[in-house]
Amino acid sequence: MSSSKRGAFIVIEGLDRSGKSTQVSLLRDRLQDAENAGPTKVVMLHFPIRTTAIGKMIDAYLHSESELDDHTIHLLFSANRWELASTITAHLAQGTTVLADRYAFSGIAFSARKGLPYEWCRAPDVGLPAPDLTLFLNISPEVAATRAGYGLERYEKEEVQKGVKQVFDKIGREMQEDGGSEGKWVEIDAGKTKEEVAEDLWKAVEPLVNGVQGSIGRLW
Ligand code: T5A
Ligand code: NA
Repeated sequence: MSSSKRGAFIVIEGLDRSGKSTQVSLLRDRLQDAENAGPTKVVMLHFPIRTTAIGKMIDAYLHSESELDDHTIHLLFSANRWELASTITAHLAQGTTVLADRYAFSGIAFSARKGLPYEWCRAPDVGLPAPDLTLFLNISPEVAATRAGYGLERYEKEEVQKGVKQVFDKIGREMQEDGGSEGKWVEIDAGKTKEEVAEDLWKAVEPLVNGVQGSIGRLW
């Protein structure tokens, strides 16, 4: 990697059970093996990061072991990203590719679905490192519901996922229209086989394998 380049920040978003974690792992392996470029340094982050003090509160909430006001849990999810913001920036500056499983877009989608104002939902994430590329795994809530493990957590209900998808679609439209500081938004059909989805993701990611030019953007 030439010294003028930094690592790429790539986010995978999607509904619950759309295959995000599966694909982030496959992508990590493929980036590490990328033949022409030589091995790429990669770190994976799965938001929410459940091991921090804030992450433990989020985990209890998601398992319905605690109740929190909608505003409070929204701010905790955002704070959980801020806990990692300087780590993300440092990795990128060192030329490491950062792969995140969910990010601020999930934060907005799940909270706006509950009726919190869209602009209010965006506000606490203003200033976070912006991804260079967000890959949205698009799947119908009906198909997602047939996948293993569905229904174990708070939001894994079909009517919730439908509302969440509507907000994701709005975010995607806005990002495709403005193409600004928050990077590119690319939709991937996640209803295909794991191998097919991995292939489609790779096509979008490959141009970023050797790093990207320019400074790290900020949301929004
Ligand atoms: N949340 C999160 C907020 O409300 N605000 C926020 O700010 C953030 C960051 C937990 C919850 O938190 C909410 C959103 C969530 O409700 P999470 O830890 O990411 O977020 O949990 P989930 O989204 O529920 O993650 P899952 O692990 O359930 O789903 P994934 O990662 O999308 O799916 P994955 O890869 O684990 O696959 C699920 C199953 O499907 C199979 C897999 O083998 C697995 O069994 N599978 C496929 N089957 C058929 N075809 C394919 N192409 C498949 N790909 C995977
Ligand atoms: Na996951």
